[in-house]
Amino acid sequence: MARILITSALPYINGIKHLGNLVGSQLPADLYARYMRQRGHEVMFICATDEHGTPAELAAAKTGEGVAEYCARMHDVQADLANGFRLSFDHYGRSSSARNHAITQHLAEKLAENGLIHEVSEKQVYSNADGRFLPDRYIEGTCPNCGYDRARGDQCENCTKQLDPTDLIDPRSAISGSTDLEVRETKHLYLRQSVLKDKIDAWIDSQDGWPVLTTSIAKKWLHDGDGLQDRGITRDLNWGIPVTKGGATWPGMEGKVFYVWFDAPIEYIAATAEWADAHGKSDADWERWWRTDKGADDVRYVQFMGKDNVPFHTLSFPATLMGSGEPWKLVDYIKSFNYLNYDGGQFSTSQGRGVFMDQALEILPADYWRWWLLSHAPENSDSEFTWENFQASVNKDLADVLGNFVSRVTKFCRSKFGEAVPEGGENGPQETALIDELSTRIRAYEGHMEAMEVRKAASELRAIWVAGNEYLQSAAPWSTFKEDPDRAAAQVRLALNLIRIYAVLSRPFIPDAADTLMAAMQTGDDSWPDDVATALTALPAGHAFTVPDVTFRKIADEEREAWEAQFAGTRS
Ligand code: B3M
Ligand code: ZN
Repeated sequence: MARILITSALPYINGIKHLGNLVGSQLPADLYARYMRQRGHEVMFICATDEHGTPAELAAAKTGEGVAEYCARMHDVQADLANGFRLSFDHYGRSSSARNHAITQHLAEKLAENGLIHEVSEKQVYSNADGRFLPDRYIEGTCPNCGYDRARGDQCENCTKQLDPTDLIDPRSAISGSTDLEVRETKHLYLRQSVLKDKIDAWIDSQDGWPVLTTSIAKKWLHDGDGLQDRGITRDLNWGIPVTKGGATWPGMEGKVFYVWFDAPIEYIAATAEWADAHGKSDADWERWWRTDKGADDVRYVQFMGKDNVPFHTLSFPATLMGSGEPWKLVDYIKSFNYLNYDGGQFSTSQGRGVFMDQALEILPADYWRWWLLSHAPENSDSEFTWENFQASVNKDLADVLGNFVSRVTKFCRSKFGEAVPEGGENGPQETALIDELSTRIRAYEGHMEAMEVRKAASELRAIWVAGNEYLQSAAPWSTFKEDPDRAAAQVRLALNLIRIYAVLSRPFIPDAADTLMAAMQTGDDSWPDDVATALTALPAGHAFTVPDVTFRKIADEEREAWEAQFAGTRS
């Protein structure tokens, strides 16, 4: 049994996330967490809302709420949606928590003690119309790297380049749109990442089998141009974590807070402390996940995120932890994702384009979405959501293959043998062949799940469902029953047991359906099919079951067309 720490990138607080956000971090992280728990490992699965910085302030300004009030409300909204999608976080924290304040301030002090923070008097964009500095997202313009005309002051979402507001071409205020901007001097703290460059480079080289998407992005920022640059870690904002030293305001940092990207990853740690607090546990209970001097040396730490978040997780956050000189647990594996596009364009939060988490759940239950999103995860390249593809996958994979198998087997058994696993007969060559095929496929499925090869795992699972269907089709107990009822009984007994196995194997992808199937089979035996032949005897002759309601319904053409039209525009 291993101990596995899993974190998903923290969704920004500034609105409900779209399906592209979901499949880029939280959902695959949940798949992995569920699988690892099912295999008996001790899992700590952490997520939180990312509540600081300009996005939060801008969003609150729009609704007219105070920013703290806005964040508290939106945290609950996002937590409810996470629940709705069955994201099985051990804790869903808040980066504005007291724990994060304390740990962030502590780490900054350690970095300063180690000579890794220096004060820089820098030029910042000041908006005369708005009467304030415009850090990060308060300013927009054209990306100097790729020419994208809506790049933000902190990062270009098109090419992922990290930017400074002064890098933007044709800059304008995101608050007022004003171009009456000037550059003024202000003092900020910088993290001296350049000093840590070789250490980080060597650390990345020492990693085994990281996805190319992860390492290529990291290497680019380490080596392109002048190499890894120092990063400003404070901002001229009110909302955030105050910059302190020895419990008092850091001299010269009055009215400033830490940059959101400095404190957000630290919230992974803080949220684990929040978990301990919420469950009446001690510091030792969370520290054993995060401090290598307190038990975390045998933890495997895996992070999930979209590609735009990779630079912060491969460079800045490790720099923070390494630079502290304290024995913090560093990530062991970073699973990163490309983008999911929406129907010929991008999903976009700012433009309200695509399907958002709340809307998705209003249309169909979580499992439908989980299955489509995971089986089309943008792993090796960007992928695209289309309504047609969604309809086809749901109807084929879930309704025709899995749902149909369950319904045929249970209904046939009820009509010929009654609602209990039938007795008599035994396995023949056809059953042995099926057992062999399933054994091979289940081992392959395990391999893909362990390797976080999400699409491959989904397609293996689908193949496992298909194998059962094909067996049923060719064994044809409805014909066998006429000449040899005992043989039909053996076939049906196997098929009923297969339903339990399907529930167990499919649970990480479609947890609600798994519950439905287990309830219909009237069993709580969720043991993993290590040995398929044995697993096929878990429900013995005489074991009662019920015919479940439709496990998955089909999406009709008219529905698909209606949704296509409903989601064609943008939402405000
Ligand atoms: N909130 C960006 C995003 O939602 C950011 C991730 C933080 S992870 C520490 O894509
Ligand atoms: Zn760009």
